[in-house]
Amino acid sequence: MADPFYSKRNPGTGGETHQRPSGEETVLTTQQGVPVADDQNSLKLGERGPTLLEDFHFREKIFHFDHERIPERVVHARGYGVHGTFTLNKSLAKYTTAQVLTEVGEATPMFVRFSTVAGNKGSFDLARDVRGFAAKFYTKQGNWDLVGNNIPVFFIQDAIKFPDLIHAAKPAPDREFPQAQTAHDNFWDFISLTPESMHMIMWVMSDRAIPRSYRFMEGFGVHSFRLINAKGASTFVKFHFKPRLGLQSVLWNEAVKINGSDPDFHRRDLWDAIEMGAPPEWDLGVQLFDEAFAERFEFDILDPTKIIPEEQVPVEIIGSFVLDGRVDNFFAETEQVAFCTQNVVPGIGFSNDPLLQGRNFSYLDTQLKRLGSPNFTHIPINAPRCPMHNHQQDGHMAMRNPRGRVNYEPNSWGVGPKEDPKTGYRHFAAAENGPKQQIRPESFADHYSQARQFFISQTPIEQKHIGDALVFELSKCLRPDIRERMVAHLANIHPDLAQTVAKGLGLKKLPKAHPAAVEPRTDLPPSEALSIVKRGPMRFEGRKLGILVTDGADAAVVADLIAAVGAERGSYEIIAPHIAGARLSDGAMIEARQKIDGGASVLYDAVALVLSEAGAGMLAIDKPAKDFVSDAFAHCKFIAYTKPARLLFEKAGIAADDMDAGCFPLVHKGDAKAFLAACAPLRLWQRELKVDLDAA
Ligand code: HDE
Repeated sequence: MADPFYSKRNPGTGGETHQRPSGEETVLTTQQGVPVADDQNSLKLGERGPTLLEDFHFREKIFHFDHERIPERVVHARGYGVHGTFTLNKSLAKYTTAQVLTEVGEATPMFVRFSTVAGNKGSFDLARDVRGFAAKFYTKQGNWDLVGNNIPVFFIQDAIKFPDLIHAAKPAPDREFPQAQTAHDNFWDFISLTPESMHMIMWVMSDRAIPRSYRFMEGFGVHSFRLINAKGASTFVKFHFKPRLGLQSVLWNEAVKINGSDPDFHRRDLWDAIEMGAPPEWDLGVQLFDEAFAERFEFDILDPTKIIPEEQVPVEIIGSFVLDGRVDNFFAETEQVAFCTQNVVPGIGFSNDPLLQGRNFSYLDTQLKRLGSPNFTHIPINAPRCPMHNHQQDGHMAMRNPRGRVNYEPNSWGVGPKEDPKTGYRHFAAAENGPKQQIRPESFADHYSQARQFFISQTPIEQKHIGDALVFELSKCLRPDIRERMVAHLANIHPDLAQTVAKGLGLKKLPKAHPAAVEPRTDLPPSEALSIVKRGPMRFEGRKLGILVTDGADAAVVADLIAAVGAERGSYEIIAPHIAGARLSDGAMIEARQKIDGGASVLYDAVALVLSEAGAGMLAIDKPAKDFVSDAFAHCKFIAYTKPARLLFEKAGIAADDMDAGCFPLVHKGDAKAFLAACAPLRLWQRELKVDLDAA
């Protein structure tokens, strides 16, 4: 019988909540349950005398506080977790015995933790970084963890290089900076000496590494896994998560400013979406392929620095998940959740990808370090929600030792759990042989061809952003030889990119291409699926409009905008010179969510300036208001405005003849609706390309 506690959808914090409905009195107690009479003053000898050791409540309180911290994750320290539900709508019964992938309509509870990789727990959300996208499925056959990223490839091919990669990316050990960024010598030194990282570098320098929100990100299991069917036959599989809201990222200049305006931008976004009843959804897709495909594919399916283009093996959508349950307690759930790549269920197995094989050791090991006991599986967020019985016992913090006298098998008492050859986990019987050796396979040797394929699959604006990012990052490297070595790698990827970056770094001449282990291919075709812009949403759903208002602003225009954004299933925030809000033209007060200097335009997908004459005059001399407009314009955002706001444009440095199709006058009823419809592509990229052309 399943323990009813664990079968609840949200196991909560694992303890009695001490917050009773308001009005009900709760007496403060010690950990022993002893009621406390005074929680304001420690026990002292006399009125001004020393504190007495005898005060057990004081000592227990301080002692517990002193031990509140556990080691943060060595990577992916900053993260945000949410509950959800996965529902299967297409059975893979032909390929696997995993019920989570065969029982159509079955709802499986999940917990997902999003994260950045390099920054510490208190770093900011908009670092240029890979995002973790780790999912725990509480299936009827045990927990299945798919510990993925928002990028489908990785920096290295062998787990033995992981500590080096992470040491190089994290702050330098002597100075402990820079924090949460790769724009420094150590990182680019390691990368430029590690050609296998070049494909990943293209992704990390693309806008994928500065997502607008977790809600607009893809997720990837990265490695080739195996599905195993009832006959023991195996099919390879790569897992994909595709966001229903489409893909979207921010600009680098925007990311830098978001980190200052709201370092918690991504976690707040997810929390707000769930709280307002618009939880994000993803489709779960699979790329299925057999040994024959693996044999004829240009690259090795065990090499985690390679993708299988969707044009070659289409992604089949088999189900979807919604993330609609925020945690009750961050520490109990998000911090204590322990993902392990080794957590698979019958019907799902591993490939020989050397990165995956190494991960299968690392994750279990790291949880012991972090959570302090092999009993971390007893913590509600980690416990399976299906029946669970074995003879494992004791250890620190054991919460559920088996009952009775029998704790071994076989036994002649006729009790206790036993193995089951029919339903139990069976490893795929792969036939392996060969000498023991430390070797990198020849089939892993092509480091540039897919990097080039990624680059040529991008739209011009995305290619520009990759060039800009490389110039930015390498300009932070103090050693010129590291900069040049990187450009020599880029010469193997694409001549235009190498030229752009060389020019951006002010190199006198283009370095010779770095010697390549195998000749890079130039015949791989572009793949549509690799561009964010081509997979953009073309609608405002899930996006946020910032409406800047002043006293006397046209109430009808504000009402139209609010109605239009609601109709598009977007959200909005009112920004005003004062947090108390503004008195609109109809005499009614509208509440503000942000005061102008706290509500920078980088926090919104599009903005509207609904100003009165007097209001525009006042904001025209206000720096945050001018930044609001000039940033929105520079970040290619769509900007709606009422006539008096023209003054603010002008004072923000945007002359009348610079106003383009993305600047949208609100004159007639219905204009707000048309504005929201025009916002569908979210950014007017021509604006940025034009600025660059003018500057050249
Ligand atoms: Fe991880 N990784 N990783 N990683 N990883 C960890 O486990 C590791 C890799 C990923 O939200 C650690 O619990 C090695 C690839 C995510 O709790 C640690 C290697 C991918 C998370 C670890 C890799 C990932 C982690 C640190 C090279 C994408 C956060 C804390 C072989 C497919 C999970 C922890 C969460 C976390 C090791 C490479 C994704 C130390 C050795 C490739 C999403 O075990």
